[in-house]
Amino acid sequence: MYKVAIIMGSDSDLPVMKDCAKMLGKFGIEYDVKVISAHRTPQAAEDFAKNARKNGYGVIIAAAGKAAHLAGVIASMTTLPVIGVPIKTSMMGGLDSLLSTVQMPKGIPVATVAVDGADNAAILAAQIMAVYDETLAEKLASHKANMVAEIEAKNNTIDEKLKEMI
Ligand code: RP5
Repeated sequence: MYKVAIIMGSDSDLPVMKDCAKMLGKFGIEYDVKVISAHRTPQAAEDFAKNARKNGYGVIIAAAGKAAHLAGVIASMTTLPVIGVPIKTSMMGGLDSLLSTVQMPKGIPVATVAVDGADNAAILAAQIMAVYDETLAEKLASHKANMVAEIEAKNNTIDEKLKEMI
């Protein structure tokens, strides 16, 4: 199976991105984690992107905050799918990161998840890799089934909870 690369602009993104690693682990997907910055280490970004396919990655997850160009810059130098995770910021709440990740010009797509959407980035990566992997597809189906059960349980207790609140 291909590996997933989780890259982030700074180690300050790790408290959010640890959830991505955790979710990939649940699906049994191998991953590497790296700090690579489009602005602070542009050469490392280029080297990583240009060698990512050769290095056994199937999907790249790129998280960054503020002027968050990491996912787009990486996507410009690889044909692998790139998932962008905009990181919440103190000044603009992540709107800065969201727009600079999602608003890619025609020709260089970045599949952008929600601000701090680390879990969804992992699930989307798993779904991409499950196209040709039946075992992984079954794990994803079971994850969805668990969510159904959780929501049904919440639905069954919602009247009771409301009564306690009013
Ligand atoms: C971005 O700038 C990083 O992805 C991080 O979200 C943000 C702040 O980085 P630090 O100043 O905390 O290293 O490049």
